[in-house]
Amino acid sequence: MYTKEMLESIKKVEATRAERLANVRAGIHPRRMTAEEKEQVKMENHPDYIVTQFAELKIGPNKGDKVPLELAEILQANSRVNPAKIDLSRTDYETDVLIIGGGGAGSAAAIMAHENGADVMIVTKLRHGDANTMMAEGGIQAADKPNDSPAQHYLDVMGGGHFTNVPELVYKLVNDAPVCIKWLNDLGVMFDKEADGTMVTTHGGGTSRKRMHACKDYSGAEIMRVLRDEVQNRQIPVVDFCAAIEIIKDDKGRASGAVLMNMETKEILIARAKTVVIATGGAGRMHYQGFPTSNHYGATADGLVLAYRAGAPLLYAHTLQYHPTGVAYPSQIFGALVTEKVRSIGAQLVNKDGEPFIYSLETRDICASGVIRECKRGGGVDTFNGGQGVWLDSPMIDMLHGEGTIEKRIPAMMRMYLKYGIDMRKQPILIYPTLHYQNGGIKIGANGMSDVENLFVAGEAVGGIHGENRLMGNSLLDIIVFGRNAGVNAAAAAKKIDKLGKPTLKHVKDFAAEQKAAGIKTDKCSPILLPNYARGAKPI
Ligand code: MEZ
Repeated sequence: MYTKEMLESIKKVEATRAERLANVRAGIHPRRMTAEEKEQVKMENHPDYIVTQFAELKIGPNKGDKVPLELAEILQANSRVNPAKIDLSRTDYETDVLIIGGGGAGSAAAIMAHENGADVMIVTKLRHGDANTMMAEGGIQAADKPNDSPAQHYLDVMGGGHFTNVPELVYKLVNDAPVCIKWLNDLGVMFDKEADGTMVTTHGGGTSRKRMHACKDYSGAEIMRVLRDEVQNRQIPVVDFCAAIEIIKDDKGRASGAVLMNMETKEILIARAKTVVIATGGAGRMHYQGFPTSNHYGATADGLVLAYRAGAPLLYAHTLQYHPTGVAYPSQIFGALVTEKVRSIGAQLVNKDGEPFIYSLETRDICASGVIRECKRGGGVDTFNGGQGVWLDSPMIDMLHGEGTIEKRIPAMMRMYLKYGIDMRKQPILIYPTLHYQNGGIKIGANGMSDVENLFVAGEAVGGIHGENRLMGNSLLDIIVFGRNAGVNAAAAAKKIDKLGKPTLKHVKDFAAEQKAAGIKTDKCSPILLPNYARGAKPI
């Protein structure tokens, strides 16, 4: 249900719609920005450029680098354990490959480690599948059509990341993509297909070819469903509600297990392993700069904390992705994702007067900056909380592609709004950027290993693949490509180890000493594991 003021503004959107539709039908879109204009809108509006929101790290492998204030606080916080009090002689779990995280990347890694003959187990702080993968909507990219190629995909990824991406990781991402789509399809993912079995593909922001494969607008949930089934079919052990709170190393400095905490009883457990894969996902629940988020409840940057304390450097931890279209209204779903697919299939961004102010499929950093600028300029519509939003003119979709398109292509989106009395087939929807993705993360090589021997990383916890800005659909892709890759290589590395070395938490002790020497005084413990929304409540 919209307010009176919103309904007045909708009338203006409707008044400009016929002309905008005619333009789109004639192939005329709002002008794309020049490189200089993009740089300017980003520098002046993107949250990554607000210098007061960043702090310099005083300790650890990235000492001297600037990261968001909230991340600096947890990277330099205290361990949840006193290493002197942890009994490393006990072994609660023993395996070849320990996977930390039960989302898409962790599950893909587990399947491939198992396929390659390793004993493998997953530990996850919530339940298997409670992860950002599940929340992904719009699709997964792969250059598998005759008019496309991995080389073309490579150029798009590099361009989207403003050429800051790590080339060898992008090379792997795009070259493995077609095989990964086939793998998922063969496992049973129900991709959208034409009657003859051809995959339906669409554009996303910054793509030069239609290569977005989707399962309506619940692509991630469908992929997670199938990966979880496959983990279960293979009888890979999964320990739910069990968080990793420190990496254990051996006397040679190699990762060789993790200190775990039972989330319900708080009991400390020890898992020993020949190799470890961090697949803990993103950080939206850190609510950087007070932004709402599209992320799963468990996205609290845990992997970055574990790896950092173990001595693994991060890459691009200063860059976050604010998805241009988060829900600005109604309040009950504030910050939830409005998939980019809504724009891919024809909805335009317009201001309170119904004027288009940006090409709707600019890359995400540019598009989000454009929305923020438009609101600052006075083109936004007031929302419930003193905030603002601009319109995403969703009725254009059915008008361009025929009645029933919204229901068929983005049914989850349609149902989400219907619950609050808004029919996006008939009325536009109000959006504003929402914290969606951590572009940066733990630095890895092409084999998926961090700078700590035998500590592998996959999924959103990795930094460098997408440079300083990721394109739509390359996250579901990277969790599969680099999840599988980490699984294969972690299994191979595990085979080279006959016997586990002597376990140690000396790195945790050393980190605490570094913290003290740098004069850092904090009562904060990390990883924080869960956000705490209760007023005055203590962290778990
Ligand atoms: O890759 C993503 O982040 C994605 C597909 C999101 C979306 O808009 O649906």
